[in-house]
Amino acid sequence: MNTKISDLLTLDDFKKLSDESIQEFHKKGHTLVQNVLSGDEIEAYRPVIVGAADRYNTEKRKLEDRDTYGKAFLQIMNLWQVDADVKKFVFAKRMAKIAADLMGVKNVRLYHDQALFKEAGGGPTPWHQDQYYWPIDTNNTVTMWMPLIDIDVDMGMLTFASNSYTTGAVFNHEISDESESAFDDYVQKKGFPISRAETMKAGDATWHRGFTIHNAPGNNSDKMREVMTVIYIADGARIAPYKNEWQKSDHHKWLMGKPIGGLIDSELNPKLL
Ligand SMILES: O=C(O)CCC(=O)C(=O)O
Repeated sequence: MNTKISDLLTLDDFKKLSDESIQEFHKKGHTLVQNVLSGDEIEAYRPVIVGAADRYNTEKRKLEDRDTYGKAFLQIMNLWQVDADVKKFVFAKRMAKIAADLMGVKNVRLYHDQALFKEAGGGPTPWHQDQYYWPIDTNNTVTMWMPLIDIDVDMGMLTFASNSYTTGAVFNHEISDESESAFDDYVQKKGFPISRAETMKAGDATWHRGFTIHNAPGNNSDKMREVMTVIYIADGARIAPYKNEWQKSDHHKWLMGKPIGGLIDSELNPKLL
């Protein structure tokens, strides 16, 4: 196929979600959507995102010198602000519309993006809830998690405790050994089914709610698990008072310190549709 790069770089067409995906997301708090990006589109965007992640990665310590969180992944945030091509991916209407359709809203705002690259031999990502970190007054949030290469379960597949989002924040633990052990007990006690794909193709994506409990095993392969994520918030959400120091930090980093109680509408949080 002879597709021009300029055509590939526009991800603004819409993709219709199946009713099953929407229902699964509502019931379980997560769903997997295949082929969000085509093979050609991944070919165009993978080098853009991997290149930017390499340039802006600040983690230089050896794996063995890091704590559990540090071993879990290289985390390079808001690449859209520093790379115009990554911005085309993060601002893509195709993914924003999937986020809106899953959440059942007309429009979404960007919270932030992050490249999450689990190195060869990288450790597990402990159980956690993302929204523990976010001073946001709605639970209508969704994270898109997209591998940029084909991955299997041995490379750190994202793993969900299905139906676990409904009770909101469960513990006061950041991502750590403590969160792993507390959520592990909790998930077993509640009997939440554990769900993870065996394989994902580059360009497939999982979508999970901010309060869905999730983790990932370590990367037992000899390849980097290259994953790009984007967090979307239902338009109309407001900034909530901090519940912990992380939320205070997020308020300044991702919401530009705008007034608590006010709408989330800063320049870092554009409407994407
Ligand atoms: O990529 C991982 O290992 C964890 C990802 C995650 O927790 C998230 O995207 O919310």
